[in-house]
Amino acid sequence: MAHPALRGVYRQGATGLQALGAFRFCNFRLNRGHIFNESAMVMDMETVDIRGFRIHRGFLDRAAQAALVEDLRAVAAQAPMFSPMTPYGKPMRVKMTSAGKYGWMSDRHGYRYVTQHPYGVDWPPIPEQVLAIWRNLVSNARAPDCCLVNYYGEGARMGMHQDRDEADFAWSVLSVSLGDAGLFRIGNPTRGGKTESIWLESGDVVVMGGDARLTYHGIDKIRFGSSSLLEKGGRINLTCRVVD
Ligand code: MD3
Ligand code: FE
Repeated sequence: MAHPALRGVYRQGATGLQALGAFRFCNFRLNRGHIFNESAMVMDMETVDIRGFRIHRGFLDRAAQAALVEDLRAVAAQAPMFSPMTPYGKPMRVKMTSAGKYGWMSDRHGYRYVTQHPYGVDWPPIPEQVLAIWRNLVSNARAPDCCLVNYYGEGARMGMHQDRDEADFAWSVLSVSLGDAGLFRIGNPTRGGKTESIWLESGDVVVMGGDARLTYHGIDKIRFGSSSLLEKGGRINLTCRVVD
């Protein structure tokens, strides 16, 4: 039997997408109360490690998720969501805005961090609740410079990529999922190779640090309408980063 925290963890191998819990596929062994897999390790009922990504499932309860959505409405009121252009001239399907000292931008000049929203307004401050999660799971020493807010509507996805626009990769990246479930794919330090996928659900928080900081990752699809958190459906993902 797979550990409960491994529900929805998949690995893409030669035979395609298979649940890690399937007996024919797994070599779980018990070790000091932890369940090990080739690459997925369960820390406790709610925390699972995959390829250096620490996934805290259900870290935020429903009330905390709803309060966070309210904070993000205020962020989007000052700095409206927009569809960035890729440097190749195609609009991204994911809509974005940011909070903090920097916001992440993409246009025909490339990807970069900027101090103002494209409309010429400052990015709003990062909501206190988000900073509290950061202090809890990443660091008390400093706050993140950027909280990127991604919105995935029906059919939106994000291709496999690395996050490497930041100055210091020693700082972890924190991700918070809200709303509809998203299928998160985790690859390797270089493009290609075998990948593993996990459904991220509303309230899940992921910390990407150490060797995982430069791992390729993406969102293959969302399960539109799977959560009742956002009235109109869709998925919000927050990523907090130290930029410089
Ligand atoms: C791994 N966002 O904004 S969050 C992104 O769900 C991004 O919106 C996805 O990838 C989303 O760049 C995935 C998980 C994530 C975020 C940052 C990372 C994984 C990461 C940075 C380094 C390595
Ligand atoms: Fe990313």
